[in-house]
Amino acid sequence: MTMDEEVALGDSPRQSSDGNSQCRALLDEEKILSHNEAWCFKWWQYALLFLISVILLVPFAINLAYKGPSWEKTSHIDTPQPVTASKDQSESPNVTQSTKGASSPREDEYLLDPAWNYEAAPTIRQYNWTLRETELNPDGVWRPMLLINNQFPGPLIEVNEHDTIRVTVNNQMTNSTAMHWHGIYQNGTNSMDGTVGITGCPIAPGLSFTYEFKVRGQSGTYWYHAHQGNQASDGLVGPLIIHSRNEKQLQQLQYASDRIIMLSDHYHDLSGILARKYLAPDMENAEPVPDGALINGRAIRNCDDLPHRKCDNTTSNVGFPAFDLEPNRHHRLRVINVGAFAEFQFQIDEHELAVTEVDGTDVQPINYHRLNINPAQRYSVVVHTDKRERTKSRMRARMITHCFAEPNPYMVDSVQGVIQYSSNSEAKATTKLPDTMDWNEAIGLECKDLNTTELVPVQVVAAPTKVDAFFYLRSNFEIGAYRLSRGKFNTSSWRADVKSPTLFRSIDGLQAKNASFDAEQDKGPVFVNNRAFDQSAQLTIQSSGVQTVDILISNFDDGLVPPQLSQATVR
Ligand SMILES: [Cu+2]
Repeated sequence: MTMDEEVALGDSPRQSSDGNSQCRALLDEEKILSHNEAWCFKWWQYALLFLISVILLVPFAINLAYKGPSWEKTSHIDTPQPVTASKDQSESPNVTQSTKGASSPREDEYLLDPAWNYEAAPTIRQYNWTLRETELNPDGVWRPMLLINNQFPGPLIEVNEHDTIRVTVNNQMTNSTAMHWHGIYQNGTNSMDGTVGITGCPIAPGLSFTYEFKVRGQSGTYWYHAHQGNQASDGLVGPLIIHSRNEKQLQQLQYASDRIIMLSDHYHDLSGILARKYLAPDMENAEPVPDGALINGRAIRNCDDLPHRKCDNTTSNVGFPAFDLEPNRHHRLRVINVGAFAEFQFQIDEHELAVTEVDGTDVQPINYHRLNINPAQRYSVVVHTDKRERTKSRMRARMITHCFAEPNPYMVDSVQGVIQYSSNSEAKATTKLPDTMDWNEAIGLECKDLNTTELVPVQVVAAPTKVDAFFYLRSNFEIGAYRLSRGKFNTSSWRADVKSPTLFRSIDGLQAKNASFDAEQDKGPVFVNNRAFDQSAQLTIQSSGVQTVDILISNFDDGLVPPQLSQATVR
């Protein structure tokens, strides 16, 4: 079972005197609040607010106020809308406008620019996104999807460490939304984290919101995804790459090309429909089983196998994704699992994968034949195109189906692609697979994470030796009233309050000197705040100032629990 645990850390430089009313304003659609109006917080002068909200999000929670959208059919996905200059941009002289996605075909966009300037002075990287509902056939089967600038997966965000990322999100969808920047520390910009009900409000339909944050103290491979309901599984995902000035030194193997490979499980139905079934009575934690899988938003299905679906596998976006790699060189592939549920085993036939980065930490290279990757994880691997007897090899991404609760007769459990030795830099879809050798080892059947204990960071950063607080969390699923199965941490099952996010409520309470938010000295510097928050729905750990916290999670579920510590590094 996938659980999503968010921990919001840090202080906010601009804190609201009335965060709750800000939320209501956004939700009531009274007016389009500018970025500054919506988030103009007063400086909290007493102490750094250090707030930890430990959350349990049921992975297929019902979309907020889900309404049936009216879908607009499109037959193409490769034409992102032109990026328009924003007011913010015209006022700021050192803004770098991203036009790459607008001017390049989609296939090129996930190939990183070899002429990238790692030494560039810190700048603002501006992106303008319009979110729309569209019908699309990533593997041939038409389904309603949510797209950013008419593109799936979403546009690449590529920046240097110390740059400022500024993304204006215009929500032209039926439902509210929010965008979360997975793994970004947000130190000092907590309210830009995009976690609905925790650090902010959703963006109501028809409104825009500008996320702006500086990237400090981290580099490597990250991604973004919608953080409202399960909209990420409907298409709102994309890569976020941060270059360190020392990238060439941190990466121990030098490479000729650098590209992104996004793996995702794929459902032929909207997440809102699946969530309703999943959360119904008597569904004992039987997660929706994917219908297939995609690499960079592509796959190809035999339409004859799916007579009950509207299917066309002849459009240009459908096919086995193919990647051109120059022969006799090393190539970096940044593999990201942007899916909702399935763990993948990833491989390239006859080519070893040297892992050189794990979730933003550069590591000493270790070779693997197959790479296990769970949702939200990122691994960089370097492959050597040194085979003399052939010029094409199969890429395989297999979902580990033993983790699935029930059979799905329409499921194809893997997606395949092609690595072709060629000096072109283009990638395209193909309908033919080369006949190359699979590895001899048995396919992994257990839902087990890659054993990362043998991976050694290039820059070793020791964990803090002194711990300020310790919390034990027991995670499992319990069947309660009305035979509803719900995920829990201890006795708590998270219910996001979209009109009163945890962060806003805490800031308001602290500013008003509300006794419910006072640090309780007898409980130590970090404590469960059970006075201001209802523990059955919002298990919230509060702290004054920056603290080191140990969290021990015992998983009593039969599936994996990849906890997500948002805005924090786990050591
Ligand atoms: Cu995330």
